[in-house]
Amino acid sequence: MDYRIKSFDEYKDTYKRSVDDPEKFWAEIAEHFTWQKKWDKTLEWNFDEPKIEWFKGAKLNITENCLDRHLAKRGNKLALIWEPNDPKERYKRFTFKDIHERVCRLANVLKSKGVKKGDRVAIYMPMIPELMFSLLACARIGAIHNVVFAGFSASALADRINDSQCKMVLTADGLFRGTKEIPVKAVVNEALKECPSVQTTLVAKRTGWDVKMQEGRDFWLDDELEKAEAACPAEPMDAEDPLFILYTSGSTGKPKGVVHTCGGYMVYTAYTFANVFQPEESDIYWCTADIGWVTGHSYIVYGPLLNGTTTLMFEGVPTYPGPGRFWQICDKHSVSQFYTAPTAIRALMAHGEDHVLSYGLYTLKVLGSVGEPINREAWEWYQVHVGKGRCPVIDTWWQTETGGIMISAMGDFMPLKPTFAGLPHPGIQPVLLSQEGEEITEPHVQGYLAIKFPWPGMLRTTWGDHERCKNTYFSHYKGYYFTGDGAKKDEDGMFRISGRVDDVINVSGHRFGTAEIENAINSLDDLVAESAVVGYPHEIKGQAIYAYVITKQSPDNPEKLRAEIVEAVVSEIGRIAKPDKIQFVTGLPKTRSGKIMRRILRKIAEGEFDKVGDTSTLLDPDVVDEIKAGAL
Ligand code: 6R9
Repeated sequence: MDYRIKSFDEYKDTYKRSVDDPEKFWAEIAEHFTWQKKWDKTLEWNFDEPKIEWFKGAKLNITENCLDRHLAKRGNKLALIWEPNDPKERYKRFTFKDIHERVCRLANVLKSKGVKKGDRVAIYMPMIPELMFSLLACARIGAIHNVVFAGFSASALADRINDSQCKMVLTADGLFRGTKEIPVKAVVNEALKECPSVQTTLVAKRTGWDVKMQEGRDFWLDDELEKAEAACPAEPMDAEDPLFILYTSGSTGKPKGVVHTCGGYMVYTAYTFANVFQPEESDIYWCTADIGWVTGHSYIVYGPLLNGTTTLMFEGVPTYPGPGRFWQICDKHSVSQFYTAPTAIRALMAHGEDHVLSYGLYTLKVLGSVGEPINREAWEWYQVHVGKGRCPVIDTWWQTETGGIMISAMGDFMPLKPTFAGLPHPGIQPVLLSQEGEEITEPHVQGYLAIKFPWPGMLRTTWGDHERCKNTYFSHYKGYYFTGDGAKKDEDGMFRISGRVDDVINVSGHRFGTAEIENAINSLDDLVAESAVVGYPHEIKGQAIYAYVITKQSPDNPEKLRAEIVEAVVSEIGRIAKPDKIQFVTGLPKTRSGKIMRRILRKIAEGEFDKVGDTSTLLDPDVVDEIKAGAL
């Protein structure tokens, strides 16, 4: 099944064809998959409702494409290599046949506990093989998986379970991440106090800790697997049936459940994976993301397995037990394609190149980057020290909502330019819009990045609230999908993504809405009157979180209060959303209509006091001087 593009000329031809006749193009790509029934119509769409249907009328099961169809030729090929947190512990390997059997068994366990097609199942697990099997087992029987990153707090987990009314939670006793040990099951127990829809939990053993199990609700996964049958037919799914929900932050309110569907997501993740990483049959591919994020869904689990590629999954962190761990793993498992985030590169850079120079890294062919813009220094360090000047560094721009990579180079034959993600993938029609919604055609002009034609991997709705999907993505500019990112193009049409233009902060590649963090801070309603959160540049994390807080009374112990605020955010969202700086203020810069001017707060957080701009429209311009004087 070779649908890979092999040269820059072929890319240009393919791109042109894909835009001239998108339906014909995607129908040809879709022919490379196993369908239980072919589609009646390739595409039906409008961006007003919005309504997007790809491969309408088709029946398929994505797990047949990930597993069953490889069994004849690749049954004994490695599908998964699992590398544990502690390098002294033995790694694990699974063939396609192994995974097929484990997924079928687990699927039977889900069924035996009453999970049916269309039911939602939450997955809150460490990066252990069972996590991958859990996604696939849900897909096998048509249950909709809702993976929640195991670093989120009990309260964030409960919100995500309740919003989609999950019937079951798949989890583990605990987790190891670097030097940290986290009592995962205890977090689930806490969350489930508020989650009446959950009837069952299945608990994988990772740490062997003694955990509290609730009689009749909680079951050890291993015990259940032993009782289950090894064969499970793949549920026939409509191409447009939901495959999964993944919650992501936007500029307003609570995180929303982005919904992806079976057919389009399959075609899109498989095709983009093959083109970007150009896997050969014997290659070992490694993406360092967590499956709790979309990158892990599309490019640890689905993309590689759909292409029959061996995928490596790592439980730990880049700096444990030392800052050479990534490179040690690359050499140990002969990794060919390596996909990571700029924040990890920058963190390792800070430890010096000695840690990477001691590894040969001879097997590496392609290096990928994802999650945030990659700055020139990090790009060059990655290219020189990791790729040893031999490997292309591919900056991939995409989002939870896009399902797969949208703008990036492919393999080793595309033009590369540091800080530029590059050219759009076949079938992707990005445009830059002015504030007024005019398409910008001349190069080097900053605009709002939007997409003007559907692609198979795009979100279909936000769970339980289609209106929200419409308002967030399809209302800013009529007739376009709006990304929330700003960008510009050079004279060759290569895109340079500058980052979010809305109130979303990207910390180490993780998205948080400012409102979400403010709500967490404001939950201390005895102490806090109001707060405003902005992002500011951070050398390693890309952006860090700066909170301006108005307290109800002048704090006599500011450090204690800061600790309480941090604790509130950790408990509402999770450790990953911890504010880096908290400044106590007596007022916020507001317009006469009461809107906080975050632009001013951002400039102060960046230390650019002389660039706060015009403050004359503020209700109380003096507050700006006060905030500047107290800036951290
Ligand atoms: C895949 C993923 C999406 C947001 C996106 C943008 C930023 C991701 C980027 C990038 C510049 C890149 N982003 N990749 N910005 N260059 N290569 O990260 O999804 O977690 O939904 O984040 O991340 O701002 O809008 P998600």
